[in-house]
Amino acid sequence: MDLELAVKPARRAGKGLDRILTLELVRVTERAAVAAARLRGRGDEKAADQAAVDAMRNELNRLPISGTVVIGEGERDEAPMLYIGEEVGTGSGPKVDIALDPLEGTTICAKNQPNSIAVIAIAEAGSLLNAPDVYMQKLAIGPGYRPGLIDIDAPPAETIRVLAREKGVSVAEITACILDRPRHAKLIEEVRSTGAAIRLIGDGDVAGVIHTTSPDETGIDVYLGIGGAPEGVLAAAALRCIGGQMQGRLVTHSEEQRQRAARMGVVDINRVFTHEEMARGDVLFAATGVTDGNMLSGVRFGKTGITTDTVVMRSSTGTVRWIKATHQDLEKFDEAG
Ligand code: VTB
Ligand code: MG
Ligand code: MG
Repeated sequence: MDLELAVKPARRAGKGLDRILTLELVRVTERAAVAAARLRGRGDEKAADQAAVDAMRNELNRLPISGTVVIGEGERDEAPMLYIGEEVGTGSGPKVDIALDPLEGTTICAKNQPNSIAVIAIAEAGSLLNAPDVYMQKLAIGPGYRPGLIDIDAPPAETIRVLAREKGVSVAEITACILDRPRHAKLIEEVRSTGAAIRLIGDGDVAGVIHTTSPDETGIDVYLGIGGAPEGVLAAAALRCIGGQMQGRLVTHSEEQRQRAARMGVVDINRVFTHEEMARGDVLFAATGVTDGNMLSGVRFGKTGITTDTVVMRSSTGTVRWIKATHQDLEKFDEAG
């Protein structure tokens, strides 16, 4: 059969999410990023976070979707808004799962350090892993490597050596990104023992994982270590769109956490999830820089307008768009709703 004819009907039928939503998502992260950036470098994490949450929620509620937050700002009693289970959107459109972090890297934002972002992912209802707010062990590399290259259970030194071999460089030319935490002391030692370099980050491992997808730009080849599980699902959604490989496994510290995970659907707590299992079907992902970062610039407040830098992507087409926007209608950022 003619290939064109074979492919076109599926595309025309609009398999997956309505592509119009892709660009609509940009407004959502732009708004959250601008709100957070107004409080950037003020040393007040909570205020910046709350501003981002409010702005994201307002904009989300304008989207023609019937959305349910599955990865959000905690449970209903802890978070006034955008809690897990909260319904967002106009309610008139498709049923979708939403993973969001209105301000990923609140501490980074408060200190005005690199790589805090406003981030969101949308997928068809039932397609995103409902991860509780516990930790997740993560391992991620960028696109271009043969499938199945990474193994979260392999010794980290082995992972680094295999990666160097496959990239065709010496181990000394590999850079791993790891969260700077006492819990990573052994991991850091093991990676350094190979001769590889480590980029230690204070927070922001959604960005850390995404940075592996453009090693020439960011200088990061691999992400390893334990960070937030919600952030893991967001990063997985990005990798579904942009390419790369990721594995994650929940890390719990109490029976209560394990029961919560089970209630949310993770019955085998030791299960290793690939990025494809954490974010299935058609996925849309958007992130806007709040502070300057390796891939995204932070919000700029100019004399005549506000500039934002956003990346937005869709898994079913693999299209990745970089949208630098200049906003001259500044009132829209002040509206309450
Ligand atoms: C990471 C990091 C986040 O949480 O996921 C981290 O990417 C994990 O928690 O920016 P700890 O801080 O307890 O190590 C954040 O720092 C905050 O969401
Ligand atoms: Mg947050
Ligand atoms: Mg976060």
